[in-house]
Amino acid sequence: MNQDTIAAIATAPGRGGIGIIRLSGPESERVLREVFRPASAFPAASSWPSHRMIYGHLTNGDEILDEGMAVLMRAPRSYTREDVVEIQLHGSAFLLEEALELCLKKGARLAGPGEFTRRAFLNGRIDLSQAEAVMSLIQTETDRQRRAAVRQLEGGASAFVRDLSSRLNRLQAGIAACIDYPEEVSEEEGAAGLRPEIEALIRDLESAVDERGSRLLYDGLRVTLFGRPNGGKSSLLNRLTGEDRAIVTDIPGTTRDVIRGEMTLDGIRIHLEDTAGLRESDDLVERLGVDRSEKAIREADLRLLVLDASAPPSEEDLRLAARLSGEDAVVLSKRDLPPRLRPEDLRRRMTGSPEILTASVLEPNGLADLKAFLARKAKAETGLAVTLPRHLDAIRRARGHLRDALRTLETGPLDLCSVDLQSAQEALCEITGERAGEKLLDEVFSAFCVGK
Ligand SMILES: Nc1nc2c(ncn2[C@@H]2O[C@H](COP(=O)(O)OP(=O)(O)O)[C@@H](O)[C@H]2O)c(=O)[nH]1
Ligand SMILES: [Mg+2]
Repeated sequence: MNQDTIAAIATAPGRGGIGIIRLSGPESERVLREVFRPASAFPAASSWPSHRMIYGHLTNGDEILDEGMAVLMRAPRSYTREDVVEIQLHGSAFLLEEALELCLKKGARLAGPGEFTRRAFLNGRIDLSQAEAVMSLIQTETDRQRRAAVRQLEGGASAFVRDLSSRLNRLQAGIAACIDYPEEVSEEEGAAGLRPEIEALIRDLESAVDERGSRLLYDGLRVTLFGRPNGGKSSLLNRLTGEDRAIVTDIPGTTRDVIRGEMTLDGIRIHLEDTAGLRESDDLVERLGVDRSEKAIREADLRLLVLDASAPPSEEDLRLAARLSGEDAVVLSKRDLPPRLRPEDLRRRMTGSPEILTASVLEPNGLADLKAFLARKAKAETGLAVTLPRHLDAIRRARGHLRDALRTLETGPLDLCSVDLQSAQEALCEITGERAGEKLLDEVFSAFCVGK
């Protein structure tokens, strides 16, 4: 248990209806008593009730600083398993700084980033993956991120690690038995039994690692709209994001720079990029814009070639279409106008087989097909056990050690295989933070905000 008492402002900086000061540690109650005066005395004057909101005043002894509510949560029934105090005040940044200053004067120390959660971890209330889930929840921006974080907070990753760990333990015990009682189980028999078990472990690790799903979850999907000038790209960006970001005119070459917008589909963030129309130009600014477009097109997860369906396709359009992969799509825009380019005509003249969609920004449901397409592309595996990059890295290393173990089974003595299994075990334990060193903890918690 920590001997000192930490304090921090737990709410976001800035102005809010309410702001919260939080304390944790053995001196929390004393500090509370010195800075907060309950409006009515407790039945037994000496005991401050636990887990009960108390109305009263924040005071520096001479003067009332604010009116608010305070709660004491006695150890171990608290977030950190220490005595925790939360004082709710009015949410002025100035007032909260003053209240915090007062608590520090009474002997509390300013908390570091994530120090409350770090104490919850050190005191065994949560494991490291759950501590990280708290941070993920604070940073959550979409429904799907929230679900992944809650799953992790409820122990999803922990259960996964526990299951694999106990299977590894059993294998280790089997090896030890072979080595200690060679007359009962020969090394060959032992090795033959191990192989399928290790292969099953590798399979389970692989199915837990969904790189694409994880990247979609945290980074979202990057989609670039490209094509000749005047195809309707900027209009699509504006309609999809619901904002008037890009300038739309009937003058070709209006968009010069890459313009970005965001939308959320099925809980996945989609980063849309509208690019300068691709064409030869004498205009320096437009040429630079085209260079940037080329870069955006190369780096995108998904490309949408926007072609004006009210005009026949040019050779240039067909050349651009040839750059699309099976993941990408052609969007035939302005389908509200008399068509001069139909999907089937285009299909006949195209080499690859990207999807062909039609759209209009003037029709009420003109973007439904495009949205359905994007939603399909944004679909990730759900129910992932492991999503955080740090965890994925640990799993990859564990998998590497298990592959080493399979190789060792072919050539070396069983106790060498045991060393590989041990290394796999250690990599997995980094996820839950068992035997985690200060360095790892500093790394994880430095990303937290102060006050959590
Ligand atoms: N009728 C019709 N006109 C459109 C549609 N989308 C864009 N336009 C018009 O086409 C012209 C070029 O649009 P813009 O979005 O600037 O194309 P960009 O150069 O590809 O970005 C503008 O005059 C738009 O109003 C559409 O769905 N239907
Ligand atoms: Mg444009």
